[in-house]
Amino acid sequence: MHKHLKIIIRKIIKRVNRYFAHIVSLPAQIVWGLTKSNYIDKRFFLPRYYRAIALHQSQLPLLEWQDQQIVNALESEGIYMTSVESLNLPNSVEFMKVAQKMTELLQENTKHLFQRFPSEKIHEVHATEKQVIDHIDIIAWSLNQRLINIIEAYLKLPVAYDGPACFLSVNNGEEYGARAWHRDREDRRMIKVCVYLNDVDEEGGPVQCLKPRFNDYVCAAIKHRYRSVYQAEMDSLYLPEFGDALVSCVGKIGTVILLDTARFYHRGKAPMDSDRKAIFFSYFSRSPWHPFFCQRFPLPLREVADRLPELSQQQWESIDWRKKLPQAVRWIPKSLI
Ligand SMILES: O=C(O)CCC(=O)C(=O)O
Ligand SMILES: [Fe+2]
Repeated sequence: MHKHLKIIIRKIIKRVNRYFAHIVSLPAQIVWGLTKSNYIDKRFFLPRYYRAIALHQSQLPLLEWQDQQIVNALESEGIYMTSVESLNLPNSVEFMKVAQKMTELLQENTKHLFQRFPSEKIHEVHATEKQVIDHIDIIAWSLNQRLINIIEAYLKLPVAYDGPACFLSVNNGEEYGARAWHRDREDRRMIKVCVYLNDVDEEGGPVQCLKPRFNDYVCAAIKHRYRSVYQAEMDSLYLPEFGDALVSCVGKIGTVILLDTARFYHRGKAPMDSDRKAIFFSYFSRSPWHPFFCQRFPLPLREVADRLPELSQQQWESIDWRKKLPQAVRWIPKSLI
């Protein structure tokens, strides 16, 4: 009886939370409804976006040859796969050591959650804010100026950094949430840098994205840009003339994937055989298309500042990007749905 009561109470709390999320998200949904209109976008937002790019052009960073290759690949394919080792940013060894500790914590978090809520469907288990801050080297690595420059050259605009999402994807094989094909909503272009924290094979939940030709076709075929597309529907859209449909990022621990998740349909293929542990760092422009969809994992800025006192002004501006948004935009509460 006691157990049943607990389940019922949890269900009620969940439902109340859902209503609350919808109410808080109402202003964002209304503004989004307006910006979604092609008419308004073409006359107002899109010209501003192009103007910002033109204004910033002379200030774009000059890249070394090998970094320019990354930008070229992102431009044409939307994806570039490498590894922490080959990317060779400073402090890569420390980064992987700390990331390894994070992996252990994710496993512990998962164990505790399954013990506490045995009857619940759990798909993803995230690191807590404290765990992320306690492993600040993870953030330090992802703020490296060379990496930011690569992303800036691709976005053609100053970079906003939206923090890491460190999580474990449970191997239940279910096509749920980000395991269905989708495009991210934050901006017109954005980059996610994904680092695998364990070896990932085809059944271990690889990140996947559509190849450009098929992607163009699907973008045109799906009327609502942000509607999720399940595999069965994706299969029905595919024609042999597209050639390879997708890139499946099978790779060892320490694999790094740079991916434009706004332009390209992507997903985390549902893991079947083993849990997948990974970190996803998020980057977009400092005046993103939909600021109210950003900051899904907000950073406690004061603590980041305390723990990373040596950040340059440019790095700090990437973190504290919301400060430069117009006041009216900052008033729109972050969407929770
Ligand atoms: O879990 C995954 O691999 C997908 C994550 C994703 O869609 C995203 O970070 O935008
Ligand atoms: Fe996504």
